[in-house]
Amino acid sequence: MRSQTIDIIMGDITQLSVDAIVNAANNSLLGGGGVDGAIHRVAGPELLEECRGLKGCDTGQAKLTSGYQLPAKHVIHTVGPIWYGGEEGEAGHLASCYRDSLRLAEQYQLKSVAFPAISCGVYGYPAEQAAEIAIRTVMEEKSNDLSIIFCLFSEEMLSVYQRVFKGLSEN
Ligand code: AR6
Repeated sequence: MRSQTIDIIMGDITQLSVDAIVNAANNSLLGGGGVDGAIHRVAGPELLEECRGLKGCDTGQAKLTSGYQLPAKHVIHTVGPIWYGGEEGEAGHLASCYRDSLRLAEQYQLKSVAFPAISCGVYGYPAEQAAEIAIRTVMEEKSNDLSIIFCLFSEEMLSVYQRVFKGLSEN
């Protein structure tokens, strides 16, 4: 059994050939903008078809589908919290997105999973705080034999993740 690895990269998550990419979706699971829109565009209409059958998803939970035309084999759809200032359980919900996605990765025996910065776009979660929850949560889960990739979409977000990762690794 190999221990988990964590890589932090900049790129378009829809282009990654991994076992699963994680989608920052909404409660309907019927598509939207941001990374959700990009994933549906590349995956094609069959993804929306399968999502319709899932009957939505609660905030902090995750559901798995096939990847269709994506290079990734699967998509794990999770619903991050909308940022309301931090007093509405946002941190707990965000951590739960990462934990539930990793639970599915284990259940389906996936070897590689790529996460975007869940809730950091339209949902307004402060980047530094979200990165800390993302990295801390996957470190705590200690998933065996899993390659975890944080795929960030801007230089700015990349450097936030790199800084937070360095801080957490030193402790
Ligand atoms: N690859 C990697 N990261 C990306 C990509 C991409 N192709 N495109 C955007 N990002 P967001 P949220 C980054 O808004 O905040 C949707 O409408 C983006 O720069 O996609 O969780 C859903 O349907 C940001 O850092 O997701 C929901 O309604 C991060 O992905 C709502 O948005 C997340 O931004 C979810 O909002």
